[in-house]
Amino acid sequence: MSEYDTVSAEVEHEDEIPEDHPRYQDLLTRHRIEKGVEKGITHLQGMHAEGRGSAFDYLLGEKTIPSADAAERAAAAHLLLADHPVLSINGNVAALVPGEMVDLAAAVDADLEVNLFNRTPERMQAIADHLREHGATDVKGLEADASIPNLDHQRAKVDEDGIYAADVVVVPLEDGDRAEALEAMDKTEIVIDLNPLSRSPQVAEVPIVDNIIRAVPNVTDHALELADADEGDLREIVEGFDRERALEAAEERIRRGL
Ligand code: PTJ
Repeated sequence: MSEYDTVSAEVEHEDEIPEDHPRYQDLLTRHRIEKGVEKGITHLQGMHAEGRGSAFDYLLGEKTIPSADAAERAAAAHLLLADHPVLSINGNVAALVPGEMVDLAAAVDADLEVNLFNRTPERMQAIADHLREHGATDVKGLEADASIPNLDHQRAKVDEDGIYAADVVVVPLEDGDRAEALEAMDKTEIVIDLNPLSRSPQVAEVPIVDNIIRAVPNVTDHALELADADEGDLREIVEGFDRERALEAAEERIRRGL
């Protein structure tokens, strides 16, 4: 029996997961999702979503590949250029990277908006409270006084002065049709999803194929580094990013390990 066999679901706090465990990131991610379900933040379906992501991350080698880093830099440039950027938060995102999303919002002056597929008043409130516990001051999404056209489910409900008015939206961890509907509203979308074939990255201007627990802090680091860059330099980064190549590179890595 190896020492790692003692790492079980009985872990109460994530600090108990040994950082030198060969599957550390996966154990950490699973632990945060379990806690999210216990707290009423994450929907049970979020565990399935996590399982899907985990399989892709395994094949990616559980690290940020160069094309994902380029996407994360392009995302930072888009967010810094935006007039009104919004970061969309669902139950998995809130469980996995609450403080990291708050930090990114602060770095690029973005709004945070809760947007759920399985929307209930209780979950909306629990997620907003959870974000506030992690430092958020203003959390949007609870008003739901506007609607994304041509979207026939709960994710259509948005705030008029939030996602509805945004020019750049970060859409993480949802394989669905909202990304396409937002694109039809002429918004620039940055999607974070470990599956390059998922619907959302397929339509995103910037598809980030990386685990959200690595991606968000890296976008923030790029944004902090680019904070004093002039508009021309930011536009050059945005224009130099090739979304098709990024998707192909991720798929190659997953299918062939290249
Ligand atoms: O919180 P709600 O009510 O809005 O519900 C959210 C669900 C679970 C319904 C939503 O996330 C969902 O639609 O899940 P899907 O369809 O399984 O899509 C999730 C996508 O995120 C999949 O393509 C996964 O590969 C990907 N994914 C899962 N975990 C991660 C991830 N991508 C990046 N980092 C992860 N940790």
